[in-house]
Amino acid sequence: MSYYLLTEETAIAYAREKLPQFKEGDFNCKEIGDGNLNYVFRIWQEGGPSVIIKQAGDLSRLSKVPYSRDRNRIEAEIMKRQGEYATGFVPEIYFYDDEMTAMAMEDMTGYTVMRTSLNEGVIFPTFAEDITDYLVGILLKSSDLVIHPKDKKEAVKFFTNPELCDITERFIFTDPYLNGPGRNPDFEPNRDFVKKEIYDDTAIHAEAAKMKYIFMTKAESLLHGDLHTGSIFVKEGSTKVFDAEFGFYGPMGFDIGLLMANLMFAHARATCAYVGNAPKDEYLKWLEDTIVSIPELFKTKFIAAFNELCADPMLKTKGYAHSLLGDIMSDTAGMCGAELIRRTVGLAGVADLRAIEDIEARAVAERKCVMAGKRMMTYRFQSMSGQDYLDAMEAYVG
Ligand code: SR1
Ligand code: MG
Repeated sequence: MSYYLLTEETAIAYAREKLPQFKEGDFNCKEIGDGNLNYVFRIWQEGGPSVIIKQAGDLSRLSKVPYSRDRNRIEAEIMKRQGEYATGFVPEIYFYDDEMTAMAMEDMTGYTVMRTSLNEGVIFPTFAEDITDYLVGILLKSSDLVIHPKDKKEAVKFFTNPELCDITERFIFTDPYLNGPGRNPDFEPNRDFVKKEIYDDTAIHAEAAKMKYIFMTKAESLLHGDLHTGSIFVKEGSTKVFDAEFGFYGPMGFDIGLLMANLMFAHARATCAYVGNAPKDEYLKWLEDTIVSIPELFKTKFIAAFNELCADPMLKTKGYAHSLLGDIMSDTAGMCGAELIRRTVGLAGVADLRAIEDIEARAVAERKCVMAGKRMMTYRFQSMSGQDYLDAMEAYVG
C-alpha cells in the first residue's frame, strides 16, 4: 500500500484492514488532533472496540511547513520502549505502519488531557507518585547507568530526531529571546515588560544559550521530549504519558524541567484567575504539594533505582550518584526556566495563561511566569529543592 493521507472515512477502512477486531460491524470515526503536526483519528463502536490512529502528514497542519514523516516512527518506537521502562504509564502501541507513517494506539477514553483538567481545578492525588515513577523509569533505564554503553550508542543513533530537535531549539531556546522572525505574540499589556525583562536582558540570553547548548549536546537519556501537561492523560489513580514525537537522547533535566514549568503555569492560573471544580484552597494545596514533592520524590526514587540497577563498577563509586543527581537537578531548574519563558513569551503559548479572560489577571499571571523562569534559569543550583520551584512563583513583586 502506498502512502495517502487518512480522512475520517478512509481511517475506518484502514483500521478494518489492519486490526482483526475492526473487521466486522459499523464504526464511528472522529479526527481529534489538536496539535500542529499530526492527524489523530478515534475509531470506535458503541460498546465495542476502539482505537486511536495517529498519522503524520508531509506538511505541518497549521503552518504548512514540511517535516519528515519519519517522526511518527520515532514516536511509536519511543512509546514502545518507554512502555517497557515505565510499565503502566504509557498507552499501548498496537502497530506502526512505515508506509503510511501511521500508528495505532490504545484509546484512552475515560481519561482527560491533564492541562484541560488542571484548568478546571481537578485534583489528581496520585500524580506526583505516578509521574516520578515514569520519569525515573524512562530516564534511568535508557541511560549508560543501566544499559550497555554500546547498546546506548546504538539507541542514540536510532532515536536521532533532527527535525523535531530543530523545532525545540528554535521554539524554546532562540525565538522567545531574539523574536527574530517577529513571531512572538504581542500582548500589549506586557509589551514593555517583555522588552525589558527578555528582549533587552542579554544576561538572560546568556543563560538561555547555556541551556540550549546542554539540550543540543548532552545525550544522556531517551527523553519524552515534550513533557507538558497536554502530553499526559489522567484519570483518578492513573497517569499515561503520550505524544513522544519530540523524543531523542538528551539531558534528563529537560523532561523534568518541562513538567515542572507546566505545573507552574497551572499555579499561576490558579492564583490569578481560578475557575474550577474543587474549592480554590483545596486545589492550590494539592497543586503546591505536587510541585514541591515531584523533585523530592524524583531524587529519592532515582537514588534507589540507581543503587538497584547501575551495573558499572566505576559509576557505582560512592558519591557519584549524588553528584550526578545534583547535575540533573541543576539542568532541571534551567530547563524549567526556559519553558516558563517560552510558553509565556513565545509562539506556542499555553491555554493556562492565554485563555485567562480577565486581561489584567492574565498580565499578572504571565509576569509571574516570566520572572519565575528568569529565576530558575539564573539560580540553578545542584541543591535545588521542590520548595525552590514554589518560591520562584513569588519572584514577581508587582
Ligand atoms: C511547531 S510545534 C510547537 C510546539 O508544540 C509542541 O508541543 C512542542 O512543544 C513545540 O515546541
Ligand atoms: Mg504534542
